Amino acid sequence: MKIGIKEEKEMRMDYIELSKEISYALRHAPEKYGLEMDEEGWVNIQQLIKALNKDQKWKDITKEDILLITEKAEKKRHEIAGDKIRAYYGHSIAMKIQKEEKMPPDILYHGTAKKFIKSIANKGLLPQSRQYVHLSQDTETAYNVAERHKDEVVILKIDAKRAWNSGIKFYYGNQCVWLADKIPSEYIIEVSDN
Ligand code: HQG
Repeated sequence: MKIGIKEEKEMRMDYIELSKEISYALRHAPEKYGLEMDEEGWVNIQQLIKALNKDQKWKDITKEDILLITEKAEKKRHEIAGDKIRAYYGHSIAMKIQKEEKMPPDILYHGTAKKFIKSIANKGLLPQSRQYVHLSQDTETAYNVAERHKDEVVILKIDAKRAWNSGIKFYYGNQCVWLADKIPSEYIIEVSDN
């Protein structure tokens, strides 16, 4: 079957929407979807599919669609292992997701909005509505994260090595994303406006 540009685009758009809904379910609302989640954030993929299939929009979604989304995604948001799926990061649910504690790279970045800078300088980086502070290994990811806040972009450079050596805990998210409980402002070594 030949697929036209429009259909192809629509398909892609659907997948973006589906990916967002999966993120929503796994990060923020597992109970709304009737998902049983373990303390590392894993849920049974069939349980997730069954819940999604109840929605007319996703009634034909299969495991293959979800595999395709995770495989093709530029930004890796979901991890699949056998019959389990979890979000790599971003959680806001009451149960604290246990992450693997790991020594971070020497330098990490955090992209934020100018409107938050004063408060960050006073209180340090805090998880706000999520469970962890999100950091990235590269400035490009930090920039993309910051842009979402619809304000002037500010990139913070974090002395992760010194923070780690001083006992600040870091956790592995995925290849690009690192997590921390908090980053006191003394470890923010550079602030650059773009
Ligand atoms: C800021 C998305 C005032 C912080 C993204 C950030 C990322 C403070 C905002 C991931 C503060 C929270 C996470 C303080 C921190 N005072 N503001 N003391 N400490 N903030 O969305 O890091 O695309 O919860 O700078 O791309 O922006 O959905 O966190 O601006 O990877 O996969 O409070 O979520 O991933 O905003 O984004 P968020 P984030 P997806």
